[in-house]
Amino acid sequence: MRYFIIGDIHGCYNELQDLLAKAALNSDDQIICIGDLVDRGLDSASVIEFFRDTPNADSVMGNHERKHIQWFDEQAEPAASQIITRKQITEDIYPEVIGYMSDLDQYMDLPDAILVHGFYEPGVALEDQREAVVLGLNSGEEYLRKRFSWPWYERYDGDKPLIMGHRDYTDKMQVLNYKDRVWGIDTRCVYGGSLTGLMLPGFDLISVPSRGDHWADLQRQYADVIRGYDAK
Ligand SMILES: [Mn+2]
Repeated sequence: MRYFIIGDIHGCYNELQDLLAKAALNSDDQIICIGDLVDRGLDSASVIEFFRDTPNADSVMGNHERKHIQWFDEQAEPAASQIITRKQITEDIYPEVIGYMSDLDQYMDLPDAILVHGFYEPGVALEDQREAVVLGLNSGEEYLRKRFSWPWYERYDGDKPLIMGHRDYTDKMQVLNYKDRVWGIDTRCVYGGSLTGLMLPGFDLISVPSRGDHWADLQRQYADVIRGYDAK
């Protein structure tokens, strides 16, 4: 079976369609997003709808899904990107989208790779990883920075290659390939970079260019809404 792992989509529905067309998938290929389906992009609602309604598509949970769940549960205040996404999704279906997000796995253990959105603590078994670490929460990053030299992934010791999103470790909107052991596939589509997929089991990269700096455009479009909130 083939698995097509897609980097941080952040509401970039058009580029998602571009990437799927370029990948020319078969009906039995599995499509998995590395997390951060939503926020900062033009059409988070359609991205969620695609992953929710496509039988062979799934996602792990990212820190942005977590932010929505916590806001909905009144455990955290939203940032501007969640406020905009909630308006895009509309109040009618927001609760059901929260339900979908809440059911996402925090990591996946595939035959040929381990998937997490954020980080992985060296020396700790997959099933014992801290939630804040694998989801890429700020608290998880602080925890790792206190214990390990940076970049942490040079110490990665899992038994399969690790695929992650959340950060552009190259600072060039490029894929990170660390010794064929750790793959970082967040190539910053929502900021004008590209959307990247990794086809398993061959670890073949496929990417499409972003159609623009969508977050900059969206912040202008919703300037009245986000006034008074920070722009995270
Ligand atoms: Mn993230």
